[in-house]
Amino acid sequence: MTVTALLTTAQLLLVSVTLSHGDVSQDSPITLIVFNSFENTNLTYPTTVAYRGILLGAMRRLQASDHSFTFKTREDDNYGPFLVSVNGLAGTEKDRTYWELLVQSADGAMIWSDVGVGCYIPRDQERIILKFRKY
Ligand code: B12
Ligand SMILES: *[C@@H]1O[C@H](CO)[C@@H](O)[C@H](O)[C@H]1NC(C)=O
Repeated sequence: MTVTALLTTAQLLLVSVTLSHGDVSQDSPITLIVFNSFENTNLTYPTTVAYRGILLGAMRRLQASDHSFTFKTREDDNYGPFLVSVNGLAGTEKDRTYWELLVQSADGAMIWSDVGVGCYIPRDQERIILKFRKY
């Protein structure tokens, strides 16, 4: 009787942990697109992001596995990592250029991310567009 009661409590605990944390999950496929708006060229990199992982993590994984993709960030005191350069091309204050962060969801809708690469959590099948442009 006591054993049964204990088991039931343990099972209930397990169920509640699973509900709050989600199941043990697979990495989500995403696509990173490096878009140079001046030359109108795109490079496409299929990659993955950890379950509820940040975009910066997916970019680090990609950089480690595919040496044709490189990037650099600068730490900002308030907002975290600022994406300075991609594939050796850096935004500058002099030219007023930067890498803009855009996101296209699986249904095609395009949004402007209101957070940087260290805060953005990509969803399954999203296309993340890093767009080199002027401000
Ligand atoms: C101007 C500005 C920019 C300019 C900065 C360049 C420049 N020399 O002016 C540009 C156009 C480059 C820019 C880009 C982005 N920005 Co901006 N930007 C601002 C804005 C309007 C003013 C910042 C400022 O001048 N402060 C005054 C100076 C004296 O203080 P400062 O600390 O030196 O400012 C620096 C930082 O703010 C930094 N910075 C600006 N934006 C961002 C974004 C991130 C993620 C980081 C880490 C740093 C950073 O650049 C400033 C100049 O060096 C703020 C909103 C606000 N009213 O504060 C948003 C703001 C900081 N930006 C924001 C965002 C989201 C972005 C982008 C991610 C947008 C996008 N989807 O691409 C990109 C960054 C992408 C990347 N490469 O990492 C958000 C940050 C929120 C967050 N928690 O992440 C803010 C708060 C606006 C908002 N709508 O919420 N931005
Ligand atoms: C590159 O990608 C962007 C964003 O998806 C798109 O607007 C643009 O037309 C593309 N350019 C080329 C040459 O494919």
